[in-house]
Amino acid sequence: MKLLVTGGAGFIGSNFVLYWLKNHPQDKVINFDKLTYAGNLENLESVENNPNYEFVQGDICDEDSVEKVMAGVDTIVHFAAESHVDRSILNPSDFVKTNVLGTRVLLDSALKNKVKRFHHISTDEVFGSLKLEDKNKFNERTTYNPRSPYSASKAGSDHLVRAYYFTYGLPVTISNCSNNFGPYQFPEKFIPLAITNLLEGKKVPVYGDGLYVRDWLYVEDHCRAIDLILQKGKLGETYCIGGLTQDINNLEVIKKILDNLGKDEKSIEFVKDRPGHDRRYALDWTKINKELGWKPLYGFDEWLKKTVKWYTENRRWWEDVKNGEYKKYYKKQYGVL
Ligand code: NAD
Ligand code: TDX
Repeated sequence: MKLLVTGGAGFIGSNFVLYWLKNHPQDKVINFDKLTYAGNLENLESVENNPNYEFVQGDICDEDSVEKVMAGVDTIVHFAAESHVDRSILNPSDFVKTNVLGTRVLLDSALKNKVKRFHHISTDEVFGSLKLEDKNKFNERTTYNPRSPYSASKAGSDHLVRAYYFTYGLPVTISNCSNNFGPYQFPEKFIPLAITNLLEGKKVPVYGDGLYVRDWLYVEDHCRAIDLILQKGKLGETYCIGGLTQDINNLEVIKKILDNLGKDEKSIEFVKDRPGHDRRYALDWTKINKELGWKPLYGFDEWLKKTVKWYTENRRWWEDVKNGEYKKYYKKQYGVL
């Protein structure tokens, strides 16, 4: 099989490329990535000489380069996106461009080249925000209600993918997953930001009252779920993928990280809240569990411990990242912290 991975130099994409080459060594994997601030080929150093792996630098909005890379492709897994909510608040334009318009370019090229499967990676954020006092969860039938420029642009891309299935018969599947964490995550996101700040002796910025709830999914569990959807998923269907956390809030997550690093709560700094901050996400992943037999391998505490260890042992990786463009962004977002 010839697999095209878009955004394969980003956090989840690079974990997926590594996972795929390890578990499907007979397949050819092409990684098509623009290398924005979030793309990092260092993540893929261990496979760069693998004859079944190829990197092509390009923008999913550019019809010519997409058309070129699509030749002979059987399956696409589409990760490429602008992915950080805070950046979408500072500047929504690239989010609409890449997430909505870029997805349209890929869909048209996939249709023209008779690709056998287009798997689209989406997020639970398209469903909006749940109340803290409720016990309900998002599932595949939840109505879309995105509330940030990021989630609105992801919702737009999901609608387009479904439209290409119904209108043109493009063989698609979609997954909406919760917050991922694990190795190679860009330190603008909460868990790697917290771990690396603490390792540098800095404080962790916690937005608002810190009682916001996320559902946490380890990136390798996510990769296994995508693999199952590609093998056994039904065309036109959507699958929700979540972790084993039960309504854990951001302060509780930080306290676990502090425990792992032997630090105390003096390292927490409450800062200005994110505008339009979604209060709670919780995801019901019964469908993928019942229909495809997927479940996370371990609970949050085990995976978090492994993640803290990875950032502790891979200091050079994140120090390089934090010394680049990130410095300017961090100052704009957090001031002097
Ligand atoms: P990321 O920001 O770490 O990586 C995105 C990658 O896409 C980068 O390598 C970047 O260079 C590339 N890219 C951006 N614009 C591009 C363009 N125009 N053309 C080609 N490549 C481009 O993102 P991530 O956290 O790995 O997320 C991957 C996907 O998963 C995204 O679609 C995101 O919406 C979705 N998702 C992420 C999470 C999460 O917790 N990280 C949760 C749910 C869904
Ligand atoms: O400095 C911070 N302080 C803080 O309190 C940051 C960066 C975040 N937070 C809070 C905001 C959220 O409640 O932590 C929580 C997680 O924040 P992010 O890591 O920015 O993730 P989130 O906004 O929940 O979105 C993520 O999950 C869904 C990914 O970034 C998206 O790509 C994905 O679609």
